[in-house]
Order: sequence, then structure tokens, then C-alpha cells
Amino acid sequence: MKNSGKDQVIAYIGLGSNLENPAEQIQSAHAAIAGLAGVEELAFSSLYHSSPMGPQDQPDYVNAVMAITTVLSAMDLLRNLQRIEHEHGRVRKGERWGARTLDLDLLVYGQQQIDLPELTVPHVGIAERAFVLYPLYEIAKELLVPGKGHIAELVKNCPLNGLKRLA
Ligand code: A4P
Ligand code: MG
Repeated sequence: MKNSGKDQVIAYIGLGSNLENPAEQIQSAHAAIAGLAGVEELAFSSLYHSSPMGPQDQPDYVNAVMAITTVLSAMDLLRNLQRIEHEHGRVRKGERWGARTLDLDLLVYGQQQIDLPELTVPHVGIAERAFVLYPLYEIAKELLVPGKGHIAELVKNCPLNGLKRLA
């Protein structure tokens, strides 16, 4: 039976923070995403501690990955994620890969491949980033990442780079 007449899509969101109590930022973003209209939480990974990718003169990160089902389009989901980033004090300073209170990336949206100016899905860095792949693998052992391959293979080919699961 259909509930709203719209198709449900399984999507994965990467969460990252390295400013102003990162673990709290991640937990608060987790709650905000779970509370979005048109979104239901499926799973949330452990929190992970990671060294910064990009400029090294910034604090270490806390990262996690969330699985949801949603009736939102990929663009509507992205806009909601950007609003949540903004509400968590995210300031875009123009420095690529610089420190941030909250970063929300749409990693995977069903089996869709999207290539728009403001949205690339699967996320461009997904296959090279330990802080994305390991938490993703924790909650989606059989995931096929469109255009990239099976999550187990991607994890196998990605060194941990000092990534640590937090208790
Ligand atoms: N955009 C395109 N595709 C997507 C997508 N799938 N999800 C666009 C989210 N956004 C997407 O993002 C720039 C633009 O990407 C947005 O306007 C959106 O329309 P941004 O968040 O403003 O800028 P950014 O995050 O600084 O750049 P970028 O290249 O997205 O960086 P990443 O990939 O988000 O990486 N080190 C550790 N250890 N852990 C981290 O989480 N994160 C980053 C940021 C750097 N180093 C890190 C971590
Ligand atoms: Mg980003």
C-alpha cells in the first residue's frame, strides 16, 4: 500500500565536524535530519575520529554516516541539509576543505547518478575517503555505490588513514 503516492528512496548522508564540540554538532545534526518532513531514519553509524583531509592546520574531525528513506527529491534533500548546516553555525569562508562546525554531504541517493552544477551524486570523494567509507560500511554492508562498486571492495582498497571508531 502506498502512503503518500511518492516513491521512497534510500539515501546516505555523511556528517562531519571539527569545530565547537564536534560530537555534539553531529548528534544535533542527526536529530535535525531525523526530524525532517519526508525523511525516516534507517540507521546511524558510530562516531569516528579522523585526521583532517586538506589543510593540516585545523583540528581533527568527528565523522559519521546516516541512512534514511525519503520521499524528498535529491535537490530538496540537499537544500534541507544546507539549511541544517547553516543553523549549526556553518560559515563558508571560501577555503576549500577548511574547518567547519558542520558538513553534510549527500553520499548516495538510491541508485541514481546525478551530475548537476550544485549536486554530484554519488559524492565525488566517496571512494577515496576512509572517514566516509568505513562508517558507511558499518551500516550498509551490501551497498552498491553507483558507478564506483560494492562497498566491501571500496573499503578493502582504502587505507584507514588513522581513522578511529569512538566508544
Ligand atoms: N555539492 C555537490 N555535490 C554535493 C553532494 N553530493 N553533497 C555542492 C553535498 N554538497 C554537494 O560544498 C560545496 C558545494 O558542493 C555546495 O555548494 C553543494 O552545492 P561546501 O560544503 O560548501 O564546501 P566544502 O565542503 O568545503 O567543499 P567540498 O569539496 O564539498 O568538501 P567536502 O568533500 O565536503 O570535504 N577531513 C576529515 N577528516 N573529515 C571530513 O569530514 N571534510 C572536508 C570537506 C574536508 N576534510 C575533511 C572532512
Ligand atoms: Mg561538503
